[in-house]
Amino acid sequence: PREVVVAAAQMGPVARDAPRAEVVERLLSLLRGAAHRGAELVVFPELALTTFFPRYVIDDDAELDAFFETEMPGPETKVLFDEAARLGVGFQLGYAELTPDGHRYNTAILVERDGRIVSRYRKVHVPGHADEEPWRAFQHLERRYFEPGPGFEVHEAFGGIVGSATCNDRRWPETYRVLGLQGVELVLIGYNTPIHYAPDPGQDRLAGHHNTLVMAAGAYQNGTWVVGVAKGGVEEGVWSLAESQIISPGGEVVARATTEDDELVLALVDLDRCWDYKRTVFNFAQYRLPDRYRLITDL
Ligand code: ING
Repeated sequence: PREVVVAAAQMGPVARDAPRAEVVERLLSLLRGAAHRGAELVVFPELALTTFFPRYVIDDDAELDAFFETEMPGPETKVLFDEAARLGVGFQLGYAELTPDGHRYNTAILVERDGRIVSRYRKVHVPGHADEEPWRAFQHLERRYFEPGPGFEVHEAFGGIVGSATCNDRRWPETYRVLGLQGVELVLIGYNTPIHYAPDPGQDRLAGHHNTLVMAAGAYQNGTWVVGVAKGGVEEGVWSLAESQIISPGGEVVARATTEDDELVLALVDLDRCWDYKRTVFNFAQYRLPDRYRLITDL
């Protein structure tokens, strides 16, 4: 069987003024701990290097740029790439990307066990708002700081077909289906999810339910493994969902975090299990009728 040991490397809060070196030290500790336990792939959260800064209105360009990376690996992150290659472990790292031509993305880089950069995914579904909304207890200004990426790709890595998504992407069935139509077997998703959803606080109590619901559905309906990795806990006063988890193609949660801190969640991922579903219930070629679904892409 095509088995790969995967570690969801959940993080607890990152302070607004946390130096990169301090955060990288936490990532190194998680990476080493995962390697020690046999992990071949370590998945870090969305925006893993910094606090979730879209909760703030940042008008000073220099202050904003300080949350972004202009190179990946860069001077402060190269140590992570070097250590992973030394340990023979691959990883996904979420970070804020500022491109040389001035574009800003909420990005996740995927690196293979030999250090090869497999892909650079840019978050498609950018939630929240672009202008300050003073009525909110805290802001969610991702639409102020990030542009949407071009789409969802799969890549051969870790013995299978791997795809990435980020946070809000996991709530949209299109994310999984676009990857599923490309044969994805393992979807890697980092997230920062405030429990309090200001536009409709009635949803707060369902934060954990919705988290598992959407990833389990996406996994089952596309015959793929899904790894969801949180930066959670109370970060600068905002309580964010932890509950990192690894979900099978059958939609079962096979492993999950039980703290809101830095925590490794490991599972033995058998990629062949995907085909139990891709060849049967969700045999797209046999059963799917795209000409009946035109509304999905036309509207
Ligand atoms: N965070 C949240 C997420 O989609 C959110 C935003 C929370 C949207 C709850 C809707 C409901 O998990 C990010 N970073 O997308």
